[in-house]
Amino acid sequence: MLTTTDLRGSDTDPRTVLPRAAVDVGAAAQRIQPILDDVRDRGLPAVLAATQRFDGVELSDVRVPREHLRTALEGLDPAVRAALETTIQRARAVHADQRRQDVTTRLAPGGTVTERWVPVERVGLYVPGGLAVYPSSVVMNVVPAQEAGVASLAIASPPQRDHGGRVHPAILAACELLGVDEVYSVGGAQAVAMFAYGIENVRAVDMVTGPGNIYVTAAKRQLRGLVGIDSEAGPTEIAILADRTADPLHVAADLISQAEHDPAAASVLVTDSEELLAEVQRTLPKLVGATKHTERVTEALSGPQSGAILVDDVEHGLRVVNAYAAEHLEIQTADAREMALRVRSAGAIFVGPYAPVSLGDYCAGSNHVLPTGGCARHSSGLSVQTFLRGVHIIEYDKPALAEVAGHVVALANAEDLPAHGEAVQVRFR
Ligand code: HSO
Ligand code: ZN
Repeated sequence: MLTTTDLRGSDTDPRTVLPRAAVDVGAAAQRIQPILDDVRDRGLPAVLAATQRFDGVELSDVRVPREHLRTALEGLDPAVRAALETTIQRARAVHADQRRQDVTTRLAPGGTVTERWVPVERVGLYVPGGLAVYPSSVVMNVVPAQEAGVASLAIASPPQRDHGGRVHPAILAACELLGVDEVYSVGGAQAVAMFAYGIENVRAVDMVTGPGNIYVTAAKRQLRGLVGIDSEAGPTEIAILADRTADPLHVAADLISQAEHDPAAASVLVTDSEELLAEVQRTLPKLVGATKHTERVTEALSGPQSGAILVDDVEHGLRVVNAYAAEHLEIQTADAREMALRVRSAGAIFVGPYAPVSLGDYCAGSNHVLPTGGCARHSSGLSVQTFLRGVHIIEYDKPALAEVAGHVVALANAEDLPAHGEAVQVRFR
């Protein structure tokens, strides 16, 4: 089911073997620009017009009344509520520990630099509707913002025709559990524009986060700078580094689990064991046939972005997974923990037989908003840090300034900026 590439005895870059899906955000940006401009110029009427056009829902206001949040939570399946509560509690525990201490460095007896961490003031979070309604993703976006100390948090999600023109009840229920009460039934590029520019009764935000379709992504890209944004989410990915000690059933089930998201999802097995590979290949069709989203999974597993890679040994496998830089990496080898410590590039690393990616998607406490498309080579997943700004506070007294005054003057003159030097010298005359 997985196309196998034999990299034994070769140093081929796995990125050439497993191409990531190319998405043309630039073209989408051109198409949505008029919507952004319209929302900027006309505010609410433009948002309502776009909502009618793209969501087929006629609204007179975009704010979701508080009682809709409460009734959504009341209607939530108790098992799902209990699960979400655990997800929230574990994510809070992990993210609370990410909070940074301000650090003061003393450079001289009277000279210090303090790095102060200041939360972003107001954040707008986009939550997709449509096929992918993920209350767990609401948790993964809201919890780090709250733990960072973001004072004002608003959520936008498209109104759903099948739910009487309301935001999906599972999303509303998650908002209620998280204590977020500012929710708007707006989707697409118009939601991002509403947050970035502000409209009647909706104050502009400082940052927009959250995944969305290509138009949402394009809107975020266009409005970046006016607002901060998180990184762009591409199709989900799982890579598994496994040796002959791995359980083929676990490996097959985990490959399928992420393929379930999207026909463009990537499922990659990297192994030095022909035996394990053969067993996984035998197991996959049975599991795929029995799973609910057979078609989607089949398409994902047989796409060019998915496959199995045979390597010389686990060391070679490590080089391969580092170069690939998967969003999720599972290590199922004899010495999984030691191997995990040596991974340089992955969004999140799942160690050993009892830490499947599904655990991380919901209940591990870790964040599931992670860098895709190889971005793990330079970026991290969503965290408290995403919502903090580091501000340097510089405090020097006269003797401390005197100590470096000559250096400031020398550098200022070297850069032909003598007024810079003068601003120091004037203090000593
Ligand atoms: N695996 C997805 C997150 C998710 N899974 C949400 C289930 N619900 C991207 O990390
Ligand atoms: Zn998932």
